Amino acid sequence: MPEMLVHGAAPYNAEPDRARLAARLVTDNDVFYVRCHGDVPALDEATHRLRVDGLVRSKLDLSMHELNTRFTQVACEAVLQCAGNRRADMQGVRPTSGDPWQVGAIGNARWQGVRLADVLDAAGAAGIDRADASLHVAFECLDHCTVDGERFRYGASIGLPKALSPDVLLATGMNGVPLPPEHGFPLRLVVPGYAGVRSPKWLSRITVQTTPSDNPIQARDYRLLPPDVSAEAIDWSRGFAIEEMPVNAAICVPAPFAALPEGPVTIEGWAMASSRSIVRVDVSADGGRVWHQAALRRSQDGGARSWTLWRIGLALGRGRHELVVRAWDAAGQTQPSDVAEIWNVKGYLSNAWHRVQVEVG
Ligand SMILES: Nc1nc2c(c(=O)[nH]1)N[C@H]1C(S)=C(S)[C@@H](COP(=O)(O)O)O[C@H]1N2
Ligand SMILES: [Mo]
Repeated sequence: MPEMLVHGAAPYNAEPDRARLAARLVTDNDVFYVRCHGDVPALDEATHRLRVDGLVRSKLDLSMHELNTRFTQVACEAVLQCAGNRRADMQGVRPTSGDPWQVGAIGNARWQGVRLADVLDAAGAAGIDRADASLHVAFECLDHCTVDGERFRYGASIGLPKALSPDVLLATGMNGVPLPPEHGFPLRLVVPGYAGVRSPKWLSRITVQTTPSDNPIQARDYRLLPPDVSAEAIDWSRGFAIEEMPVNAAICVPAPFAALPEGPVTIEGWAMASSRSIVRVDVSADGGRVWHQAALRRSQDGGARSWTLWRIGLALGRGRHELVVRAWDAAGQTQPSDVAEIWNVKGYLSNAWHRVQVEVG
């Protein structure tokens, strides 16, 4: 795989070179970050089945062919981002658990598949008419993970109202080709706006139930803990399950500590907000004293589900500069200035102003 920064070979975890990431509105499959908790199972599309059970009127047991022919094929462009994206910045404050993701545990793809809502509808999920907010839709997968010495198959859940959103896809395709093995072939969920952890890959079972999934991924991991919780004694009940992601932005070009010639410099990167549009991106070349507004670029059919790429040219004099970016969403929300304010022991939701030091001349 070209141009990837590999955090681990088994399980495979890798993010693209940041310049490649900012270059295209739709991220190519070969540079789309991969986050795996276990193996990449080798699955056969011809024999793979999706079961739907729990609080439904009629259980389903579907082949991939049945899934693809019984339900309307749809496509949707959406960003997928790991809750641990930009964790490396947070580890600069104090150590956290987890891989030191830089700015690349994010990508924007065009997903193809069928709506989860249509499949739940066909099963006659309980409470489906009133989108019963007390019900959960749990997912089971075919990869084996090991977390804190415990071995289990990956699983997670989302609330029924979110599951019924027309954006939520049972995806079989990614950017016009079948899902690559490491991205969940032959079937994964894509939940736009939510942290990547809620988009299970290698999906085999969907259960409508009264409680969230009891899988360790849902019950213990991926919770935002208060700053006084330390690695020695994690009380998971003090954290909340991460779903929507906060406003975030990163500089992809130039790279940290780049040596640049004097004159105009192009600065570019990505910005995203979970369910709202990015309306403004501010860039500073002096650590955040003076701000300039970047030009924004977004796919027409992406809406608030996809990211916004931004670019600005600034003339920089000789010497050292601290480049900074911060984005604003349509509700006027922006990012914290200092990553120390949001430190947490798992290193999640690292969305402070992104700072890059460069040397000119
Ligand atoms: N079955 C399964 N699904 C999974 C994971 C996993 O390890 N196993 N990782 C999750 C996490 S934490 C993220 S961020 C996304 C990453 O998706 P990608 O590897 O296609 O980029 O998948 C999610 N779905
Ligand atoms: Mo993730």
